[in-house]
Amino acid sequence: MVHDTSAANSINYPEVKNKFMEALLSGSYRPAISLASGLVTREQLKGFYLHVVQPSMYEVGQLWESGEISVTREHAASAIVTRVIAVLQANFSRQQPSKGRAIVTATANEHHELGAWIVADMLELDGWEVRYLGANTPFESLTEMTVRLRPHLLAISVTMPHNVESVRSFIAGLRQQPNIEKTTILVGGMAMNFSPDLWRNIGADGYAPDFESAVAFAEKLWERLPEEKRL
Ligand code: B12
Repeated sequence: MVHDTSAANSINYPEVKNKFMEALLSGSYRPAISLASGLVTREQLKGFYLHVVQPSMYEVGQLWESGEISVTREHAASAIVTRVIAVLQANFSRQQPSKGRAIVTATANEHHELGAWIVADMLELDGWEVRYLGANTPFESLTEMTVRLRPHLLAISVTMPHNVESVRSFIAGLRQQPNIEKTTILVGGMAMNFSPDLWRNIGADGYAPDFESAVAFAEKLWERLPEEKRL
């Protein structure tokens, strides 16, 4: 369980991160869930994702790349984080949506979904009505859903650099469709983080390096959206 270390609700993130890493590498999900179960405020949840979950998964990637852990241990760590995210979201109750509609997905052929999932959940906690589609969403059905739902925000996650080109042609194709004038396309994920200007080249409307800035982007978008486009 996460303990507060001061009256100001501050958490010793480096310490929690070490424990979380240990839990991930143990292969058992219970210690990780019990560590996360003490989070009570939205700020703590943000801190946990930003300073514990995300760096832990990056470290798992390094350990796997350098051959220090096997593929199966890396898969087990991802599966544990999947459970943790699901439990955390259920613990934080959602208000009635007060902002617009958002679709959040990992792009086609993209099997990395944890980042997109966190973005989706944090947008939901911020008042967005979110459809989260998970990993590897085919472009055809994403186009169909976007045209049908007319979301104010379409957030696409791209981790693998080889998926960037297809996102560019997807966006170009989507722009030709009817009913998407009010849809803002936000991109993010590791492939975008490598080259923070890439989003412009692929025709997106914005980019955010992590969920916190994604939520801030969405918030600004909603504030600036004229009343007639909020429908
Ligand atoms: C877990 C993992 C997997 C899991 C994913 C499971 C799952 N359910 O998601 C599995 C096993 C499927 C996997 C597969 C592969 N993986 Co992998 N994987 C990882 C690992 C260890 C962690 C990824 C992760 O969860 N990060 C944690 C999240 C929270 O961080 P994030 O994704 O960056 O998200 C944050 C921001 O980027 C941003 N963000 C993310 N999405 C979006 C979207 C929007 C719109 C916005 C605004 C922001 C945003 O906000 C998020 C939260 O703050 C990384 C290591 C790493 N350094 O990332 C390797 C890594 C990404 N994988 C890698 C590789 C090579 C592969 C494989 C090719 C391995 C193989 N030979 O099969 C396959 C490719 C599969 C595919 N086609 O997609 C390499 C990629 C190297 C490269 N750049 O080319 C990495 C970097 C590992 C390494 N060090 O070599 N992988």
